Amino acid sequence: MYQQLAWQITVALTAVLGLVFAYIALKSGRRTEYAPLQKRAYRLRRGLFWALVLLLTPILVYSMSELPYDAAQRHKGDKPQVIDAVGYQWYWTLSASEVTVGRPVEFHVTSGDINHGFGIYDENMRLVGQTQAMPGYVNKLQLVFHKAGTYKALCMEYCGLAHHNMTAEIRAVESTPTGGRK
Ligand SMILES: [Cu+2]
Repeated sequence: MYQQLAWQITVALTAVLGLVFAYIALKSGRRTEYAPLQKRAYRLRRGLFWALVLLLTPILVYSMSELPYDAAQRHKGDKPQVIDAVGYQWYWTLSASEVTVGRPVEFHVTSGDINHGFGIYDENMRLVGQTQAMPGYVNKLQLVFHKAGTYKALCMEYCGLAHHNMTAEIRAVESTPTGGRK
C-alpha cells in the first residue's frame, strides 16, 4: 500500500518536474532584464526557505519523538527484559520468545557465523525495529511492544540460499494473565 503511494507520488512529482523543464525550455529564447528578475528570485527563495523551516521543524520533532531507540529512557525504572538473539545460517535462536506489552525489551543481537540483519515486524508486516547481527559484536536494540500479538523476526540481509527461512516468532502478551489491562 505504501509502496503504491510512494510510486504514485514519484510519478506525479516527475511529471511536475518535466513541466517545469518544458516551461524553462520554451521561455529560454526570450531576453529579459536580469536585475529585477534576480530580485524577485531572491525574494522567492527567502520565502521558500522559511516556508520549509516552518513545515519541516514540526515534522522533525514529531518523527524524532517516534524513534524507538530511547524506549528505556522513557520507561525509567522499568528494568528492560533482556533477550539474546543469535543469527545462524539459517535460523535465529532467541533466549525468550515472549515479551510483555508496555515493558521495554532489550535485544542483545549477534551472529554465530556471518552477518545477518535482525528485523522485527508486527502482524501487518510493518517494521518495528531492526539492527545488524554481526559475528564478534553484540548490538543492543531497545523496543517497547505496544500491542499484544505475534511478531516476527526476519533476516534483513541476504545471507545465502535459505535466507528467506530465517524467521522466528515473538509473542507480546498483556501483563495480567487474563489479558485484562486496557
Ligand atoms: Cu539473511
